[in-house]
Amino acid sequence: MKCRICQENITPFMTYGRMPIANGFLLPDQFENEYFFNLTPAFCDKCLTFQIEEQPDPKLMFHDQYAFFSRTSVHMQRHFKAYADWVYDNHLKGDSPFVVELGSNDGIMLENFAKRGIRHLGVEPSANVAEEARRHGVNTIVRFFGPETASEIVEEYGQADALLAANVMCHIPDLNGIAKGASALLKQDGVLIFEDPYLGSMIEKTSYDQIYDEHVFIFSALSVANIFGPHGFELIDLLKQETHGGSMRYVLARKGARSVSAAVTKILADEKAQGLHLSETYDSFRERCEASKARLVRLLQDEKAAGRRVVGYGATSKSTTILNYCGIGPELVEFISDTTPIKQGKFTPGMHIPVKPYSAFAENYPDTALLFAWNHKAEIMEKEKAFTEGGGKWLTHIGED
Ligand code: DWN
Repeated sequence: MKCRICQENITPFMTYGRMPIANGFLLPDQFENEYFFNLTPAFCDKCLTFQIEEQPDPKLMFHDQYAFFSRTSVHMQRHFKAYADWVYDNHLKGDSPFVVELGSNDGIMLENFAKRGIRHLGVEPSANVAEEARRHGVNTIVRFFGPETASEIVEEYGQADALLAANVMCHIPDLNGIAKGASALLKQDGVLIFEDPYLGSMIEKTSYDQIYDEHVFIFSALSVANIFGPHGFELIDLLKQETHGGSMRYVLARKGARSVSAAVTKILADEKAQGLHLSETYDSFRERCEASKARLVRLLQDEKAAGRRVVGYGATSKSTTILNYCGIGPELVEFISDTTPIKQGKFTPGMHIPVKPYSAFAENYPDTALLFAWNHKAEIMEKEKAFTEGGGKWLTHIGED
């Protein structure tokens, strides 16, 4: 395959096998026609970008039945308020600033600008979540972002002071198009700020479930510098985040337009010390994924042999990779509890485990909960004290139990 960024020939370093659409929760009459593709990650040793080889058509993933609503987590609501406040305090200057967010989902971040009366626009391809954003007073258009959308926005609203994204950039295969769009949209001293799950954390924790159809890239600062550099941008700041099991906030500006923080030099050096620029790092990651799979299957089989009930907690997109890679179905995990109404009553992609409302967990505790929403662990542990104190056991695939 060719690297999506620099066109170098690259080869996947492993396969997770046949995968369905990660958020494609479905009903039994849809099982027969379920879509599958091969999930194979690759590392480009020229531009240092971690990516998946094949990505399904975006229309199969982002549509008017998109199953993920950012608002389901109280901690994430707090996080996005803090993110918006930080942008406001550090990067919005002058009169009547204008902020654009790409992949604005249900408006969880932009509503914080809306409440301050700041000019803003969300660009969101999934109509159902965009509708929810409008209900929260967030000005939103249903569109994929790119150079064309950027020109339309400039024509209607003028250039922007900040282009923001959260857990979106890593979903977009044509980042060169995004960079061109950002260049057209932003004022001369405008900033491009985004956060995504961080490659350094994924490698450190062997949290391979970050890899699924929607996440076409898992970024490092090294790769972000190489992706946006050729379009005239440079990294001016980097901030590590706790969210989604370890994320990074990348701040970019046109070269020379803003001063560069010391964090940039420090984190780039840390990434080299971790070996994120070396293909051997991904070979040992593959070995750890295989060990993680063997461990999880063995633990679940032991639970079953001991006659203990295991229920999944949080039907995350990430769980689709774990379940399908490890071959875990309803014979090992009775059901998965999830608070998102659109997922409830459906079955998980590929392995077809029933998804039930939270009450199914709370009203009949299992012996063991397999925590698929491990990135929300702090929030969930607080909420589930009764289960834990009553002897309930927690498991995760990343060996944090
Ligand atoms: O990048 C992406 C991230 C930000 O969000 C997307 N591609 C899709 C999505 O990924 P995910 O589905 O892995 O995200 P979460 O936030 O780990 O999903 C949590 C799931 O768990 C939701 O379906 C809601 C559910 N949940 C629950 O049932 N009880 C969550 C919490 C906090 C709870 O207490």
